[in-house]
Amino acid sequence: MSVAAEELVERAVAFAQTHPELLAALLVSVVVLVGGAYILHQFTRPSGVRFASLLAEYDDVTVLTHPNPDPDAMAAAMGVASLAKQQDTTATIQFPGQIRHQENRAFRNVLEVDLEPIERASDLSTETVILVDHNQPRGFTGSESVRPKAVVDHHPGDGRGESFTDVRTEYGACSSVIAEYFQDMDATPVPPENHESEISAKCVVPSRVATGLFFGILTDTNRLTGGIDSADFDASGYLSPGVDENLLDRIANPQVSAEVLEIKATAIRERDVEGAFAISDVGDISNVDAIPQAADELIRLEGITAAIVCGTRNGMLYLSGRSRDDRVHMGRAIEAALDGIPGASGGGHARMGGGQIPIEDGDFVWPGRRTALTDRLRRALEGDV
Ligand SMILES: [Mn+2]
Repeated sequence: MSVAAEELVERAVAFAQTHPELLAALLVSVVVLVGGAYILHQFTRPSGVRFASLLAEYDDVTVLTHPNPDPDAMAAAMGVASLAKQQDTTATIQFPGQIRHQENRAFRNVLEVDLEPIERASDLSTETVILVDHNQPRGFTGSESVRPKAVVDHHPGDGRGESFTDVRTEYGACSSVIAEYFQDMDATPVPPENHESEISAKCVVPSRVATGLFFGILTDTNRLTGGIDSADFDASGYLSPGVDENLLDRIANPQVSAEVLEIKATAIRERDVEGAFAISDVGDISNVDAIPQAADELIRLEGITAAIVCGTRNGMLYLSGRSRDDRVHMGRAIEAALDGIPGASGGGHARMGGGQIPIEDGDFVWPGRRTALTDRLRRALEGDV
């Protein structure tokens, strides 16, 4: 140190000794500045970058979908798993319930989504749980005890992640949020004709993931015709170079089992129409997923504005309702119709509802009380209960 510098340091030390309060104030301001800059940095980092660095903190994470995951939930989970892998974090995708609907099964098989079923909280592969496409764990034993580390969703609700919560209710699909995370990471979608290794980018969206996310957006927005936000269009545009049209065609147009078509046919043939309301009973069936699909068909019939389809399987009566009638809130109508039936549960949204009634050992006997149920449903649709 030069003599001048030494003298300066000595003077500074002497000054600090005689004015300790000024030194303290200086230290506090430095701490506030550094802390403020850190917080500002945290908040101005794009969500995708914050999410990826959270993933990077763990060796293993569990990505959990809602029960009976649909393409949007599976795609969002695939996206998170791919982001995790690129941070050297192992991700296991898990789901409660079943994957039965042919479109969901085709999605899982064609895109080779690796996901495991769970029945109870102890089946979760790790304690670090990331929820996608829902914000509160449900549908398995002990779900209420699970505290998710992160939540990425587009449904309303109060569910929060311990370290990260990103719920965008204006978005049509959770897949759009995940696509944005890739964009935040400057990821390049890999064209289907290329291998990932041919792309010189730090982060990529593998073609299968891009195809899955794009299809997730399609299904959750009724093929871009309903509940779509401009963010969903932006995400679709961003993903498009990576979308594999062959795979997309296979998942968008899966083979339908003869049974599903038969059940749809029965629902249409057996429909009981009064005014603009149709109720149809398809009897005992082995594939209950066909019931909502049959309701989707019935509601398309000219002159019908509300439709309910019911059928039984393994001691349970299942109902699915659809409405395009502003007078009929389908969820509330089904809830009202089932009110007071032992063990029954029902509900839903204005345009879509469903319910279940146990038919073994209970008061409700199927088909003995079938007319009673039809009457109740009809009165409920007419707003008469
Ligand atoms: Mn969704």
